[in-house]
Amino acid sequence: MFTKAIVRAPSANFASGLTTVDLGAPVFELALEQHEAYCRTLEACGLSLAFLEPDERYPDSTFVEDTAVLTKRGAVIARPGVASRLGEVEQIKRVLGNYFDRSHAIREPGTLDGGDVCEAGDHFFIGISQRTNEAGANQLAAFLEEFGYTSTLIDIRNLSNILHLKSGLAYLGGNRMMVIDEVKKLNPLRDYELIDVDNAEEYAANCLAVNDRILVAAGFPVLQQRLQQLDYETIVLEMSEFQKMDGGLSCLSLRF
Ligand code: CIR
Repeated sequence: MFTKAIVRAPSANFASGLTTVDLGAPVFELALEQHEAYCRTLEACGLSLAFLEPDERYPDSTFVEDTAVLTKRGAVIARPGVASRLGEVEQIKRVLGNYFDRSHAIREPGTLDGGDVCEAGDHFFIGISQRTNEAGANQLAAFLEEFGYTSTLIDIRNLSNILHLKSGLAYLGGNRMMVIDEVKKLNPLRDYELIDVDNAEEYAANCLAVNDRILVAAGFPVLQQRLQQLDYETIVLEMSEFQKMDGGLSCLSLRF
């Protein structure tokens, strides 16, 4: 069970962050509203929230998930794989000190974005991506091992569609993973029950299991129905403005 989450509202220059999609510029006020609804939803799921101040030096900093990997047994400060986001970790470091006795940090030459790390109980999948390099992934694997967890590295560099591992994969609990087609073929996932995401709905693969609910992005009816058929209680959230900046539901918080 999660009891807490760290969030950070988008800064006024959110639209000048990084993006690879061609969906137009996000509308700041709408992004704020969607972020607010996201926060209220996490609270409704039983989490108490810690809010970091928006920071215009880092227009991508609302995607707070990329700055750390949080586990029950300790925290690891990430080292984002693009220069424009490196400084985001300073603020997170200070806050994590209030909650975690044990913490490590990814060091140069390692890079690691939290969006590449998928927790599945006591096992973690770590994506090697355009953002997370092998050194960063190996450092994280060693820290996780010290905490008593196992991990598997998954190279996603030649997958065409996803920025981070969790752009195409979500752990639903138990033995279940939600996956896009390209990720489905990856060998390390062979022991899981894989729930398909249709090609037209790939963005929604980044859904978020929070305690006994699953948060899903609005506008993806096939996936939503599939989850309901599996008896999950879903909460649908508007994410249009974050989608424009390559961000999904998991990116907007660090749960622990
Ligand atoms: C970036 O390119 O870094 C941001 N615009 C989006 C980050 C999304 N984060 C995530 O998937 N964990």
